[in-house]
Amino acid sequence: MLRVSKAKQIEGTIRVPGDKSISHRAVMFGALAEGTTRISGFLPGADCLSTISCFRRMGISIEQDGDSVTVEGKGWYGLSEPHQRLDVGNSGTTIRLMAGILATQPFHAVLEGDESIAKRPMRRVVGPLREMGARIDGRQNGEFTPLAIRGGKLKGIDYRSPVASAQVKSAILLAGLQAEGTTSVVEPHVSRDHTERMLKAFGIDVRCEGTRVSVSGGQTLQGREIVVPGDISSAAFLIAAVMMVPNSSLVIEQVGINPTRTGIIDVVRAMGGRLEIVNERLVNEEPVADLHVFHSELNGTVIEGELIPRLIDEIPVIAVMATQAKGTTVIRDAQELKVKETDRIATVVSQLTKFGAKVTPTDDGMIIEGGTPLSGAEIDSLGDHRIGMAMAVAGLAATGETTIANAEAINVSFPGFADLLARITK
Ligand code: SPQ
Repeated sequence: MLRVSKAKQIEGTIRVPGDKSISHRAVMFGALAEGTTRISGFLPGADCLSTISCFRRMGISIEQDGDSVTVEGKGWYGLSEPHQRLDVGNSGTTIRLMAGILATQPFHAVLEGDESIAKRPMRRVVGPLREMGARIDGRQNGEFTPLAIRGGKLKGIDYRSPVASAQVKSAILLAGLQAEGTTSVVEPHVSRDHTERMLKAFGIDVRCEGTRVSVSGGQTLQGREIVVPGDISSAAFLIAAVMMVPNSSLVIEQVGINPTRTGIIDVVRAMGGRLEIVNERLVNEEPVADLHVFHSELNGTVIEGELIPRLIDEIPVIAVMATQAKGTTVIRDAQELKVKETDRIATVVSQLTKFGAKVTPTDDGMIIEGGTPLSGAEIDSLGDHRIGMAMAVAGLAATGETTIANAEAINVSFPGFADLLARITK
């Protein structure tokens, strides 16, 4: 149970834990590479620890001490057939990217996860991987876990994805690295491109032309050092808190500002928020900077189209922020929210209305009435880390006390969230 009270001020200089998407990929690519990969700034959250445990079960030696990880890669075919099921916990990224990797392996493996994973759609990766030649089965013809995969020889495909999803794109590209010929993925909008950037850092030739990404089969990865920047999706909760609590300002150091992830910065600025990007640099092909954030009076906005994949995980906390803006905020084209750890349209609406917020769900998003005073409430994360943290931020702007049940879900992506919040809040 997490308890939050109305905040008078937020102030300080902080760092947020490592980027979750980049941490997963660093472990995966390190395990498939030849030689040692040393990772610093790794996110020791539950999801990324699930990725480590899956590769350990396939015979890869991985040492992890806080945010330092050493992976002893044995090359692409150095994995061994797992004796037990591979448990991905709560992690969609782990199961979908692993499906692509296992599709290339000459053995049988079973992937499964928790109750939330059991409800998330898998045919979006199973379908194209089957087209490439992999044998994959699961409940409802491969839509749901457990997924039983027997990999082997694959052929490249030219795949037009109906959704902008980095997990779909990554699963296909990873399988494509060992398929015959060229594999391409075309998306309706560009999704986060950490796979493309990190594959390049590991020595792979990846071709990106607009929304099309291609790789040729038969390439090998070489172990290397990876420095993981702070996760902008975690920083987003603190940015929103500063925007909502008067007299606040915060410096968040060393945050990843990959343009496929910075929709939150664009939205905060479009709403009238003051956010400065300082000390910009490139680390392992990924842009990184310090963010200086200042409390601001916000206006409502419209969030839609190509912006959606660039801030999809931030929508719960953007909805919270919008309750305190002047005017209405409309979020559309965000149907993908329904297939995250929870249905995030339904869970944002059910929890945020407990504070007295006025939020109306729509088929592909929600409409939030700004200028609504919030009162402390009894909230449930419903097992979704981002719902837990977004509602904690709402609690900072609400009168009285807010309690968040099932707050341990926050450890999936932001271990230490409650302590950090307590440290910077007056
Ligand atoms: O890993 P998981 O459970 O899917 O996590 C989420 C999150 O909120 O942390 C989504 F629920 O992030 C996804 C993100 O939404 C992480 C991700 C990635 O690392 O490739 C890509 C996005 O999902 P998708 O479906 O658009 O590919």
